Amino acid sequence: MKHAAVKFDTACIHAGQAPDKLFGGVSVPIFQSSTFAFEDADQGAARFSGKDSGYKYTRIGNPTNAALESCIAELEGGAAGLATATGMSAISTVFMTFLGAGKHIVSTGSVYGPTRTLLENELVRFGVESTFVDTSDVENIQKALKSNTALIYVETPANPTLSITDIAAAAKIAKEAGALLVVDNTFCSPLLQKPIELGADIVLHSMTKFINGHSDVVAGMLVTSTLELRSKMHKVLCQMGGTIDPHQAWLVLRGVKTLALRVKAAQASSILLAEELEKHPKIEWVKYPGLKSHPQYELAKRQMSGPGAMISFELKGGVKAGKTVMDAVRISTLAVSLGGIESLIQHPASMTHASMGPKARAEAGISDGLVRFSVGCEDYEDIKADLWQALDKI
Ligand code: LCS
Repeated sequence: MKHAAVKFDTACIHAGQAPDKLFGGVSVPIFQSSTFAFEDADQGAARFSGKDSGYKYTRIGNPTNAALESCIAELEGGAAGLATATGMSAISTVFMTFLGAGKHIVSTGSVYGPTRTLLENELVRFGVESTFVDTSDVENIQKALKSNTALIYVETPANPTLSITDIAAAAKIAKEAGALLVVDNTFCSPLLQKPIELGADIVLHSMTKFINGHSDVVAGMLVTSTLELRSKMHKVLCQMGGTIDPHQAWLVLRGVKTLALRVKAAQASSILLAEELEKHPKIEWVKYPGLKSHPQYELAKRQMSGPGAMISFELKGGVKAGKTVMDAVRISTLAVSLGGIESLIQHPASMTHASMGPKARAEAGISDGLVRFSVGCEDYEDIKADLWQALDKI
């Protein structure tokens, strides 16, 4: 059932899902089966030749996974979805499909650490060239293009600098260069930003974050602007083996039902918290797309329907002060990941972005004192009081 005409909050609950045909179960069944029986040998052959679109083997396709793919594709306004075991599996599938010996990629410098190291340490072994630039100035993308550029890869807002890239401008550059534009939309979720509507070819998510939202699953998703792009990546994903498990897909289907409720609640607290943090005497700076001090504040207002629930800040006293705060919080949890129902605090330079090394971090604007805060859905007063008592310990 298509829900194109309904509002986003409604689509989160219903898109891609209908009562099951056997018993009318309202929740999509978990088809926890690795393989699917054929009625006869001819049907088996027809499924493998593509004449019959029925299911054959879960690495290739599964009804629970398909429901999740339809749901997220609809939320993103894309043609099709492709679910993966993790966000990194979505990213490696894009790279393995569209890059190869002699191909070049231009990427946001401040991307999630392993996205960058996958290119710098692994893809390079297969002859892939990568250039990392500050894509918040799209001129830098234009300047980095080469005749063999196959992909432009943008993470916006970027992890953890929260720098923002103009997706429509990047799409124009990609189109003129004959390259594909890929956008990592993990920090926004489709509630706040729809890159395909702005001209992106592929949108990807670590569904581990806001889409699932409960810190109990790792999962990824690719949404494409055309069926052809999905088909190309599906072939590669099936060969590489990064398919999502149906039980994991079902958990994400459950999580995504409250996506709009969760993100709106966490965002409301984030707006208040970012403003208060900016005034706090122990804070050096705060980076949040909803603050006028954010360098791309106007772009954020244009491109995103809200500033989201991720805040980065630096304390006066740098790393030492940051460690004091991270060790002193009691309601927020000191842990990596983000976008869960619970507030999480972490230190990118020694944790999520440690693999990048100090030089790449400095170039990408990830200072040693930067602390990243993923605002959860606890009561705002509790989140604030907890953080303030931790700041008092400095
Ligand atoms: N893209 C972004 C923007 C991410 O933040 C992450 C994970 C990934 C992709 C990879 O997704 P995964 O394979 O973990 O599902 N970010 C993490 C972070 O900032 N802390 O821990 C994981």
